[in-house]
Amino acid sequence: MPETTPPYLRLYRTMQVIRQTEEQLAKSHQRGLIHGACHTYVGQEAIATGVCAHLRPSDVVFSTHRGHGHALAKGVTPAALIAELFGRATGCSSGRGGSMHLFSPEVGMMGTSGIVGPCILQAAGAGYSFKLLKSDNVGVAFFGDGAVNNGAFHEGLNMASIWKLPSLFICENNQFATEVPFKYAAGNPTVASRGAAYGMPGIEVDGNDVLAVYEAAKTAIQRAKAGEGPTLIECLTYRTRPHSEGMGDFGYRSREEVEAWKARCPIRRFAEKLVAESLATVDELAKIEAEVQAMVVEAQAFAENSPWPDPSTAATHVYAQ
Ligand SMILES: Cc1ncc(C[n+]2csc(CCOP(=O)(O)OP(=O)(O)O)c2C)c(N)n1
Ligand SMILES: [Mg+2]
Repeated sequence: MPETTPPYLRLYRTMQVIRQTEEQLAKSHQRGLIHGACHTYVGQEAIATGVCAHLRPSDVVFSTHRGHGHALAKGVTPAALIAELFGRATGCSSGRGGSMHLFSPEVGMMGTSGIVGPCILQAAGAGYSFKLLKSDNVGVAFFGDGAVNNGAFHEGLNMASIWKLPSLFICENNQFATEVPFKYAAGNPTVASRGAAYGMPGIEVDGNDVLAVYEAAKTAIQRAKAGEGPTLIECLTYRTRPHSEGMGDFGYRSREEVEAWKARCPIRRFAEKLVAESLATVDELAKIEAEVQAMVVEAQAFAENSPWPDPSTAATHVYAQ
């Protein structure tokens, strides 16, 4: 196969890891095992998967409150993620952070955040560091449509543009900020077109098509590494679970709309394409699904059986040693 062929089975596997881990998390939330909020990424898996497939551990990702998919696609294991949400010492942040504070700098996962917007500035800052260090790494921000009317978006994109920083700005436009429709909240509801305001390419892609995301990210990374500066990519998508586990869902959107988007499931669509175009067999995909299922079962048991953090270490990591 030529080198430019997308890693089809790896993309499929990553999406399965995200989906199956989060379905397990949703069940765990109902059992009261999760401490703190749990915003799932179900329906949006193609975005983290398509972008992170290009990233090495030395490339860095800054994420949001909806960050499980970014962490998993960047290389955090389901076991370390689930244990973190359960508050256990074996979690990726030693059980201190929970869903919105997932840190794993060893794999370039620089953090999820409960504050909407700053990941954009952090990815610009990382790009600036990489430029000063003359490394060929890239800084990536994932953020929702709710972040683009925040001042951080304007400041981060403008600075990245004037200094031609190796940064990628990935907007996951799932059309709502909690319950507020983006069409209502935005004077210009096309995020991609805002790239022009900052002198950078603004690309709109189908965020439920992993190959479209993969190709757009590839071009953006080539551009960043060539010293040509940042790219804004708007991925159109939809979350098919409530904003946060345990919240009601049909006061602001209809069941019909959610069902219509479930039918556009990025994982099922990709599987159908792979089989139809003889890029993979049904058996190969089923084998991956079963392997991932076994891994998630094991991760769940690991997390449930993991110890709580030792109270005597409560102040560890609070001050520099
Ligand atoms: C600066 C800031 N303002 C408000 C909030 C409250 N808040 C939490 S999630 C959310 C919606 C974010 O929507 P979006 O960015 O589209 O992400 P999505 O939840 O759709 O993935 C808001 C307003 C916050 N966390 N941070
Ligand atoms: Mg949104």
